[in-house]
Order: sequence, then structure tokens, then C-alpha cells
Amino acid sequence: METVINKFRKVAPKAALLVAVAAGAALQGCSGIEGADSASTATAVAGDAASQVYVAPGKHDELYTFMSGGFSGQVSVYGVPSGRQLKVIPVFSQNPENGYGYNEETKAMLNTSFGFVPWDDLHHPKLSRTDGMTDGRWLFVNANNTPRVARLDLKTFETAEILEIPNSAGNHCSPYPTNDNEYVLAGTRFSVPINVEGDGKYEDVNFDEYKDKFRGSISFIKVDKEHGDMELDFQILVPGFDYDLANGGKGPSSDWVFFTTYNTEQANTLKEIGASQNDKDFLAAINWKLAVKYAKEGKAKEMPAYYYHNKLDEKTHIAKSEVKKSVRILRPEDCPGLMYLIPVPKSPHGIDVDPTGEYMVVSGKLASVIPVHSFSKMLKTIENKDFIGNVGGIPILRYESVLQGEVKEPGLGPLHTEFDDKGNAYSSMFVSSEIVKWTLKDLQVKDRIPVYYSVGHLVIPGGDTKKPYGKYLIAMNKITKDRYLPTGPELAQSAQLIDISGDKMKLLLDFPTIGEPHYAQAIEASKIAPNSVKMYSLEENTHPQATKKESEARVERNGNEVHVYMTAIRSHLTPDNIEGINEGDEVYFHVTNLEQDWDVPHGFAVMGNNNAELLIMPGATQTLKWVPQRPGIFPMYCTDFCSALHQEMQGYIKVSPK
Ligand code: CUK
Ligand code: CUA
Repeated sequence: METVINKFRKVAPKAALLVAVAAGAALQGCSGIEGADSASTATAVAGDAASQVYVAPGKHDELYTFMSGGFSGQVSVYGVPSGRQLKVIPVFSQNPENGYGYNEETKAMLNTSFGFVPWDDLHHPKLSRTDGMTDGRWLFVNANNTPRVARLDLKTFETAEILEIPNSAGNHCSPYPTNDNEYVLAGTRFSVPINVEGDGKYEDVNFDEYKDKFRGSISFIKVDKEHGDMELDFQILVPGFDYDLANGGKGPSSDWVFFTTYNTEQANTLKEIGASQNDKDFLAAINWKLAVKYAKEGKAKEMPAYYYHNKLDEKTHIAKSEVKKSVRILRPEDCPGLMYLIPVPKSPHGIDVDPTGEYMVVSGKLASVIPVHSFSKMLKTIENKDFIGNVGGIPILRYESVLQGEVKEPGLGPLHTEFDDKGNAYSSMFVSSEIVKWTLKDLQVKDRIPVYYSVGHLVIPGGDTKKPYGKYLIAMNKITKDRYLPTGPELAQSAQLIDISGDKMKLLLDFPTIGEPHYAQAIEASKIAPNSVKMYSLEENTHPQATKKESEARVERNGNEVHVYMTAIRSHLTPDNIEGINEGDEVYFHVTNLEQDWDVPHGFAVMGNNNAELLIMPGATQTLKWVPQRPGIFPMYCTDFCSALHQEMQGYIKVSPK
């Protein structure tokens, strides 16, 4: 550590260095940051920061930012530049606040081949694209732990669909939409035993068989042009490395997608990382268009697989699960020209392609430079067969032949890079806690700004498209330390808004985030706001248990199931005195919100119910299951302050002994 810091001292300004040392110390388990003096912050904050982030009451923000909630399993939505939190969209985790994953309508969303999985680790939101530009229609996100990809509908800000990924473990380099949303690609982090010839039954595999039997997979998820529905078309079986991150090409490289890999020596333990390791890992370049062509030509082989596909029915708004039993597999050895390996410094993390599609920037956490590879040189190297070997028949290209150049002494621990509209790149430095701005033309460092502390991803609105918006950068930091009032041992994670419109980066704002923000996507508000659904039409509600008139509200018994067809409208629930329920019954409250007035939801809760509440939007129906634990009188009420008589929106349920 000492020597690296000394080396770094030569190039870093003092403020960044202070933080670097502190963050480095923190990472090594020392007692924490004391050196984060406010003076270093003060110098980085723009003088007019307050006015730049001020959005007057009643005014709207310029941009939406969709942030991953990390281990909260959710997506959070922020307005930028204000940093105001607008919404949390539940995706892979149950959310008792609005009944997601608890109510009968959305439970099926969380079904997997492992059963009901109500939590996950969400890392990468990616907006859907049209002609290489984000179009604001859908947001794709990954579940890292139990491999899944979800699609969120940005008309309703709801999770519309969750697809489980077979032959994958740790779905980390995921999800990457191609430039016209033809496919969303997802790569496995951990390699696992995959036997294409097998019958899908359990096979006993030992750790020492890693090299022979462990493989990675890249999933090709086809996206319906009109509705966005996903479908697992096929997978590519790739060598047993760990696949970390990916990004698609643009312009000339549009047909390609690039994945960073580590553990290319294919060891089953990474404990001794560094000791006997290769000095390079690989950037895997895959021609996805060619893969699709090969798959269409019948080169993909069907193998047994077992996975779930859960979808919200567009009409009834009820999630349904479908079980899939097989998947088609493409093997690179059968598909010439499909895949190449480009050496990169070992243990790389982010791979980002510049707006022109010519440069692939690879950030290696342990590397002292940021290598920039050239797409046109890559094509030439392939054409000249300038290979230095192969892995399972996949050619390894000569590093020097593909390399455009290296960004020298960028800082410590480069992780991710995004781009502006003026030919600049911005890389996050985890260890030295800073954002470093450099030029694509001559790979020179132009500016650096400290962030607090240990930044992971960064995002520039449109910074991963062919035409970045280029006004702001948001750093998403892993460690918050002293930035906010202390809240005990667990602190909020933090985002920092930076103005990148001038030569010098200027810090504008800190704002706390939900869970651990990994990546984010930001987009002009005008691409989403006009299409946002205001209300569900009661008339078009096709939920089979909807009650559209108060006069039709009723209680029906079917064996030990009791169905309560309930309506909610300001300011009463109907029926509001429910009897005829016995201990041990399964009670289903189907509550329809009869309002047709924007922003008047009703909530619903029953005393002692160990499920969740319902939060029912106008025109919608939701169902709460309740199994009363004992006889008695149980109050129920609306939980959302909906009118002056909200408090009166209540009732009783009588449960009789068996
Ligand atoms: S990863 Cu979190 S900082 Cu999962 Cu994209 Cu790099
Ligand atoms: Cu309805 Cu409060």
C-alpha cells in the first residue's frame, strides 16, 4: 500500500491524497477516516452550487435518475439536480409498504426454481434503447444472487416481468440491452458445472473438476419490440472464468458486446489472489449479431433446464408464473468468429465503450493504468490472425495489437468510466476516492475531484449512449463516514452530484441513497413524464375479483375459503361489518378502489395480520390473504390518509371459534 500511495503522491492533488490515504486505511480495516476535513470539501464545492441544484417548490427536476438499491433489491428514483427521492420501485424484494410480493397479485413475481425468493441484490439498471439512445420505455435490472433479470415499465413505474436465468450463478454482468433493444444480454459471475450432454439430473461434481466441468454462460434474452416482453432465446457456453461486467458496442461496434473476466486461470478458490496469478485477464469480445445468426441456423443445441418466467398480465394486472424446461446452447467452438479474448490487466472491473464506439475502456481495480483498446485495431488483429494462443479454441488477441494506449497514473483503483459529449472520459477511482477526467483523443488526465468516499460506479445522463447529455455526473459512493449526521453504526450510502459542464468538475450536492447504489441511469424527464400513467381505468379493470359497484360488495364462502369482495371510496370500506368467519378460515380480501381521481389511493390493513398492507391505486384491485389466528373482533382500516374522513374509513371483522 505504502509504495502505491507514494507513487500516487506525485500526481494527485493534496485533497485527493488525503482521502486516498484515509480511504485506503479504512479499506485495510484501520479505525476510520479522521482526515476528512471540511476544508478539502469546501475547495471542491462550486460557489453557486446551491442555485444549480435548487428546484423551486412545485417545479420539476430536469432528469430522472434510476438507482440500483443494491442489497435492498429495489430500484430508487431520484430527481436531478435536486437529489429529491421520488419513488422506490420494489423489484426483487417484498415491500410491505405497498404489498408488493405479499399480495396475491404480485406474489408470483418472486417465484423461482428455488421456490419463493423474496430478496435479492440488484446492481445494474439499464434503460431500453432505440437507435442507441435511451428511450424511457423500460428499465432492465439484474438480480445478482438468484440469477434473474427484471423489466420495469416506466409508464407505471412497476415491475412488469422477472425472468430467471438458468446455467448462471451470480448474474452480475447483466443486463445489457443492444442498441435497438433486440436483446438484453446477461452474463454469469460464477462459473458452475454445466453439462450440455446431460439429462438435467443431479450430477456429482467436485471443486477440483473446475477446469473440466465449470462453465460460464451468456444469456440472450429477446425483447419484444412493442411490449417489451422478454424471452430467453439461447445461451452461449463460455470458458469457466468469472465474468464481471459488460457493455455493448455502438456505431461501428454495434454488433459486439464486451465482457470483463477474471479468474482466467480457472481456480476454484481465489483466496491467494495475486500470488500465482496470470498477470493478465481477458476482455471477452462477442459478436452478438453473429451469435443470433448461428442460433437461427440451428447451431444451438437444446438442453434440459428448469427456470421461471413471471409476468404481470397486462389486462388483469395479476402476475403469473410459467415454468420453462429447456434452453438452447451455442458453443463457441462450433461458431467461428463468435468470440475473442483480449488481454487486459488482471482483475479488471468495468468495461465501457465510448460514444463513437471505437474505444473500449477497461478499468482494472489493481492496475496502475487504464488501458484503452481500439475496436478497429481489434478487427485488424482478428483479420491478421495476430493471436498469442487460445482458450478452448477461442483465440487470444495480442495485447499490443489491440491497444490504443494507456491512461497513465489516473489514480488508484479505477472501476468504471462514463463519457460526456465533448470527447472526455470520467473514471471512478475506488481507492483514491476521486473522479478523474481524461481525454479520449490523447489519453491525458485533465482534472480530478475528490469524492466522499470510495466511489463505485458513476453515471452521466446518457453517458453510456452514443450521445451523452453531459451536464452532470453522479458518483455513487460505498463509504459515507462523516458526510451526514451519524445514525449509529449503519450509515446511509451516498451519491454526489458533480457539474461537468466546464473544464473543471465542481461538486454540487450530496444526497443519501437507498441500499447500496451500484449503477444508475439518468434520462431527460421529457422522455418519461409525458407517458406516465395517471390512473387505472375502473371500467377497464378486468381483475376477476374486482367489485366495480358498492352495491356488489359481498362475502362469499367456498369451503374454508372466505372471499370478501370489498370496495373502497372516500370515506368508507364496504362491507364494513364482516361476520361468518371462523377460526382457521383462509380469508381473501379483494379490495377495489372505486376512485377515479388522480392520486387518491386507499390502504387496507387488518389487526394481527402477519402479511402486509395493501395500497390500492384508483381503479385497481388488490388481494390480501389473512388467516385469523384466534377468535375475536378485529378492526380493519384504510392506512392512507385519503380525505378529511380518512380516520372514519374503518370497520370490524368478527371471527368465531371453530
Ligand atoms: S459493480 Cu458495484 S461498483 Cu456490481 Cu457494477 Cu462496480
Ligand atoms: Cu381511504 Cu384513508
